[in-house]
Amino acid sequence: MNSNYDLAWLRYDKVSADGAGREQSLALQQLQGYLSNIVMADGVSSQVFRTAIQELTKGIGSLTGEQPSLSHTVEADRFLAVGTLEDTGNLGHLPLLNDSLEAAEAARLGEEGYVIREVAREGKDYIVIAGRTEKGLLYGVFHFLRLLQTGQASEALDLVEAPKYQLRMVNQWDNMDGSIERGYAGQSVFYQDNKIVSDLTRVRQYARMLASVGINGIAINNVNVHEVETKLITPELLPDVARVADVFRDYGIRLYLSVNFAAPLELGGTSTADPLEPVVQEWWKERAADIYRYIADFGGFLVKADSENRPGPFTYGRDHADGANMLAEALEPYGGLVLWRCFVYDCHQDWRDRKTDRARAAYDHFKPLDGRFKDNVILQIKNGPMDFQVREPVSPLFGAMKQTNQMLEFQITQEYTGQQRHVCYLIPQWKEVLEFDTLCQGEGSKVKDIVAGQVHPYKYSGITAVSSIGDDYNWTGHYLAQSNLYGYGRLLWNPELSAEEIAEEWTNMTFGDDQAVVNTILDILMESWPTYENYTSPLGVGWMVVPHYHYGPDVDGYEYSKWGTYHFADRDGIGVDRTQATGTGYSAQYVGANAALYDSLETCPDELLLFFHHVPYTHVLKSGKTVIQHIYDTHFAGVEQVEQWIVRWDALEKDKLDQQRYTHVKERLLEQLESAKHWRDVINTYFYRKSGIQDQHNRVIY
Ligand code: GCV
Repeated sequence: MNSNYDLAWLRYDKVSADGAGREQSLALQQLQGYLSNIVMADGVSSQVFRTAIQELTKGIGSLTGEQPSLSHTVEADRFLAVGTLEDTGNLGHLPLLNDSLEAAEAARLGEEGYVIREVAREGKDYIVIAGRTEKGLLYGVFHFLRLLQTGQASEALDLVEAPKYQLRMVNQWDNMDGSIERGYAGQSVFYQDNKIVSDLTRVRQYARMLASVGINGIAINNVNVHEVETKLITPELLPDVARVADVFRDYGIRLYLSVNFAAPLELGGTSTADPLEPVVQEWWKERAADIYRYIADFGGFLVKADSENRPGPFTYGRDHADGANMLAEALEPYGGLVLWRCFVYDCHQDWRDRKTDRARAAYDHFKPLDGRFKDNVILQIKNGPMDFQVREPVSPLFGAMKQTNQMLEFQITQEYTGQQRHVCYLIPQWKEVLEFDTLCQGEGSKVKDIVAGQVHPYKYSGITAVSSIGDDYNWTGHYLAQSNLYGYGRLLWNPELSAEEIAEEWTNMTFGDDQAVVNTILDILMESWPTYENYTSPLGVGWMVVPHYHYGPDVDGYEYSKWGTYHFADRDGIGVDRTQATGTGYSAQYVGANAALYDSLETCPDELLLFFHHVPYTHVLKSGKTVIQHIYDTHFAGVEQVEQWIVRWDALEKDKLDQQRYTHVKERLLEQLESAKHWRDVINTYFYRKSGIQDQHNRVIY
């Protein structure tokens, strides 16, 4: 494993008083008096508390070049006061918050919130960072450091913050042989040679990165659980799993494992994995007891069952509720959760049979089971009904089950969005998903509130995502792809933040505050999702990627389309008819006005037109262009956009960025350009040949 690594957005580069960093420098000067003395509340000593103090001293030391002093007593007139509301309300004789925390504010903090506030009292002037719990304090510390890094800290600080989501997770698709399914940044930092690595330094650094943006749960192995990973739940491997859990616990993150539904059979304990067989139920209870002996705060199981050839309850004529409940019962005594994935579809389906439309599958399988799941089961639903395409509608399953906990699954790793060789900043896409109004309880039933348990009263809910990191020195393959990991965490803490705000924060923290650098990176990030969409897949049709590999164009290529294509293009038209009258009927899975919006050719939004409708190439879009002209134009525009980014990158004075990052990004942009041209030529040629219609501007397309 590569043991050299970049510190990502936690670089804390020393702020200099001139040139880059001027704004940060001014802010730091203002606060200098407070930053040199940290006064800790008495009586708090948990590991998470120690982590918070370490992070604060390290961050301040590194940014200012001066190590702050640490004490339990108030000596200076100005200082930083840190503690928790739970363990102590007092700091020596000074009330921690000057009694200024209103009851309503205190209630808003929940378990993980914090206050950062300037307090003046008894001749002392101090800044308080206080969490309700140690975890809240840790998040408060990272927030404070972020303010220092981005030049936004000032004496007049007054913040009360709490996360929107209860579960804020990442899923590693890491295999124990060290490979990562859909990983584009090297090998696993967790495993090597079918073992958990002995040196957990990089795991610890990853835990810091995750905690700094508020992540509180991680499933550490691939949902496709192979033979060797099946053993992670046995006493043979649990001591090693516990070592990893210890690292994450220091940062307030709970550990989960992906499990193989057929584990009782595969590990040789039983002759069946039937969830209704008492011997199988007993087997899982014994495993749960083993796990909690090693990891008392184990989070629970993540399960991919009856999907893409993974075993599941269907083998025994049982349904998903039977399967999930059996595992939930085993974990229940310990407070563990079952995260049951809804990515269930028949990958051997015949595309000529329109009624088995893959887009319908999750809703068709799960909706009828509403009310049958135990309350420590959460259904984990991908953002769209297909599979993390550059453009998909939002899954109609969100909010459709009133009595079943739900959480949302995003994909940070860029499987279908350029595999971290292309820039594709995904926060704008995720925000669209979160802002989608399902109408499931009338207007205002947005996905962002459903998965916060604020539309239906779910006991557990939240958001998870497939992680993007590996052992590459920069963690994410493309340096700029760090912004997706960072932004994901920030969005889960507060989905009201705009994509621009998040991008700017990340850029400032990672590259400093030189305006030319910041503006260039910000523009590239903000333009990148529509650009990627432009030169790849038009109008929501999706796919058209090289089978299995999912990088580069292959119009008829997707692996599960051997009985047809995913775009249904012929010489007369293109797109999938998912309407009620003549198509697969998928549009009817949406509620009321949404169903009507998508079902009608007149109202369906352009960007999803080919997801819902099969239309002639000459169909005129709301933009005024025909479908075929839109395809040609967007593919040319996408390439031109990448060309402009390269011009802008070249224009940056090299000394404003270190050589390594400057060259790295330049090389990736050049690769992106070549790939975009390839996409453009393959797609445009294909559809020119299919349709026989010329480009209006007579550009060379074949
Ligand atoms: C982990 C897609 C990916 C698979 C992945 C699967 C899933 O099909 O291509 O690699 O398997 O999604 O989400 O389970």
